[in-house]
Amino acid sequence: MQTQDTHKQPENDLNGSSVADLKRDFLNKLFYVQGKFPALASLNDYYMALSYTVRDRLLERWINTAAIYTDSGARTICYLSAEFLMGPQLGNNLINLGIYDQAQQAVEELGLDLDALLEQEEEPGLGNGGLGRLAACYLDSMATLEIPSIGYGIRYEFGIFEQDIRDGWQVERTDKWLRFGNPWEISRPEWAVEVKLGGHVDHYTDEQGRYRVRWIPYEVVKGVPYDNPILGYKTNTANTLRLWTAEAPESFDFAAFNSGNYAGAVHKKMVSENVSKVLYPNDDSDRGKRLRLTQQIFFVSCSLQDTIRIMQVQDLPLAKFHEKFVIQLNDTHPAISIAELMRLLVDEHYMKWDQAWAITQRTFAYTNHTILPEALERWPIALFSSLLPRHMEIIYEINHHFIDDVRMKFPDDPDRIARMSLIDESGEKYVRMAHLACVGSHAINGVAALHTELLQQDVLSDFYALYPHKFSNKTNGVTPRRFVVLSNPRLTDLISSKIGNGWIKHLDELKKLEAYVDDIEFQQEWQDIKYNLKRDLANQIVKDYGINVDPHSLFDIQAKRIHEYKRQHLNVLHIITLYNRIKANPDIDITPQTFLFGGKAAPGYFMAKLIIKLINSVADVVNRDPDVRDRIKVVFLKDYSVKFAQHVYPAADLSEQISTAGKEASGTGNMKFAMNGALTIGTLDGANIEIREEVGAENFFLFGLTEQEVQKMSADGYSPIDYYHTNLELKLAIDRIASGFFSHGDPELFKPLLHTLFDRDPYFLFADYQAYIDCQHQASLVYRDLERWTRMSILNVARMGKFSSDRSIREYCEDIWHIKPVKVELNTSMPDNL
Ligand code: CR6
Repeated sequence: MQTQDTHKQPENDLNGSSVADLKRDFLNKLFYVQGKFPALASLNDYYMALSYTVRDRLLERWINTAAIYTDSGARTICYLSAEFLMGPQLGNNLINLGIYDQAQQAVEELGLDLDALLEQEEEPGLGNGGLGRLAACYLDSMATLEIPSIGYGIRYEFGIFEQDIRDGWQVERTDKWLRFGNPWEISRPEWAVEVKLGGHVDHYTDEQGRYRVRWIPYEVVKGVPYDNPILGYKTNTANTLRLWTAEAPESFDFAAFNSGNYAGAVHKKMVSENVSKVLYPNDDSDRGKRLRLTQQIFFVSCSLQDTIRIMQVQDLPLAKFHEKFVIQLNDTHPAISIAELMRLLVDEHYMKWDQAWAITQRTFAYTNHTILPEALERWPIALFSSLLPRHMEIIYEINHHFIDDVRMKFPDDPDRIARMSLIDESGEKYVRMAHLACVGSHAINGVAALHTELLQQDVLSDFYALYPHKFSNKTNGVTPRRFVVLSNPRLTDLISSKIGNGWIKHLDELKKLEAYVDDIEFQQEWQDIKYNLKRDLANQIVKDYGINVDPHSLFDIQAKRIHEYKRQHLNVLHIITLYNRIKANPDIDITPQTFLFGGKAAPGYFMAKLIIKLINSVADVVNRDPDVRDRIKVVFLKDYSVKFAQHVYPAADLSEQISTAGKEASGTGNMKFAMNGALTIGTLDGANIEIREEVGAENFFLFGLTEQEVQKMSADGYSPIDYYHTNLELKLAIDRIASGFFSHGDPELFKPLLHTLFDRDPYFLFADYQAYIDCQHQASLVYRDLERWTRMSILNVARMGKFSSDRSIREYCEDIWHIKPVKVELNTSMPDNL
């Protein structure tokens, strides 16, 4: 139950927010939208009826917001992202509207259970992981801070696949999230636009003797926008997330149809619709895939054409584009927009190149999210120019000017020019998207202090030397509305009962909790809440997997994409080590520990899938072995999603953030766990470093090599096999796997994984093994002193203020976007007539 004072009653609300209002509207929607009477209604009908009831209240704010933005011509941030991992909408909207309690009571009085209705929602999984979820947190914060903003992306018909586990292996199923309809979107076919693809370019002189460019495409795809209202917390601001669906411009190719080729005509329609069909399920880039590049130009071109339409509606000249809009590029997936805006301004609106370029550079800002070399996007020239012949020309032109600039600043340095060029000419030619993004933007940022430092010193060092003023750091953040208030109401109520509820909007106020850290009663309540959350998750686990886990044991959770650099297999080596200790000495005194894993592997990433198989194989053996006597348990939780994550974060004692130093740009799960009172066991990587700085070194379990040590070891020649030969416990753990002990006697199964470790161990598992084991041991000892653990947990939460996405968005607004809040009053009432 949420306390009443956590969520205030909205004022000036046309639709009303009393329990009676909500009940009336709910029944109304059930009848007149779903067309059902109670005896025939399904749980989904009830979910839809409640969602439409809530949506009316969003739309009221949305219309007011749009009216005020239009009247004031407000400067607007466009957040361009190929992914928005929104999570379920109903609960969040109830929280942000401040009517969660009323809605709960209303459905209860109708004999329904709000939790069951919330569970009914299929989440839009339009993202892979951190990057997509970050975009969603930022939308929440922009609306909460009353910042005029539009999110632009793709309405994938199939989002991230659903993960099943069969015989320990990941199996993928398509995600049909739209199957029962989506109550949160409104299509706007009247604002559809067309996007050209392929073909060739004509350069010619028109009748007036003016030089012109004409792109004659091979095909045209239509983009139809679907709008999703994004409401801020306790504000009237409702911004827009506009997602594009691809359609064929005409449902028939009439020429083909008339010539009797009906199937051919329909085929063409299908090809167009393919563009927004499916999300690419990799969290690094999908190099060389034509459809992926098509998706990028598709949503970018739709979005830029849309911004130009908005300029026209508001009667603003295109020369002021950069005053009206700032466009944030969420990684390089939308970086092609730099060339596309140039094309629109120069070719279609006849602006001079230099003016268009000045506008473009002032408009764009670029966020880099990874330094993993395999994830830096580049497109083969042949592919690029066949799909985007005009953009290719524009990029050559940009490159030409750019290289002149480099030459001016660094004369006689051809190596530098080759390194920095937008075109990689070292072998097969490629367009380097990160370089395009750097050249075409006025701001470049990394997502945590260490990450930004590495960008400046390493990956983008040449650009840093040329444009030091463009660089800054913007450490990621997460929204406390979804990840504490909605997902952890019990903790929310306890916190608010002590310090009021101002922290929900001003997360720094959590500091006030420090006053209660020694309060025995408060500690007890804190512990009780954590225990109850763990018990709930334990119940879910028995139900779903038939495995009993003890809520008194230390819940140690690693939930995130499966990737070698994130080192889920290091976690497994620790589990095997504990198991080996028990086997060697069944009466050994160890802290009972439950190891939970969750996360998807990219379907084509063999090693990640093998890691899932390893986790499940070890789980099978450990969970069944009578010698273990239930002291350690291992469960792989399948189909990790935003919805599921909301149940997982609150139940964690220990949060595993164990990536190889230098590899995780930021991480955001680390923040969500800590905000829910988990302690972190982690390396000096990404935002872990800043979390540790904030919560205090004494409240953080640190281990492992630093980034510099990793670099140095690499340079000096790292020999993993030496660790194997000198560390007996490591050897025993590895030998257990190698012997086939976890694979029904098959020594072959995990060979590829072990081979990589022996051969190169690119992520330094062997080098970090002992430090990790020791640190885990330390954590398990501290856990035995529950009072000490609880104090540490309280201090972690109290000091997490920095990691609100509100702080991140404020920094973007001040340093990069130069946008101020616009207040929205609810005063546009329903018109009596037009
Ligand atoms: N995979 C980073 O790896 C970061 C998010 C959001 C990632 C992760 O450390 O927290 O972005 N990078 O900034 C990319 O997606 C390229 C991610 O989610």
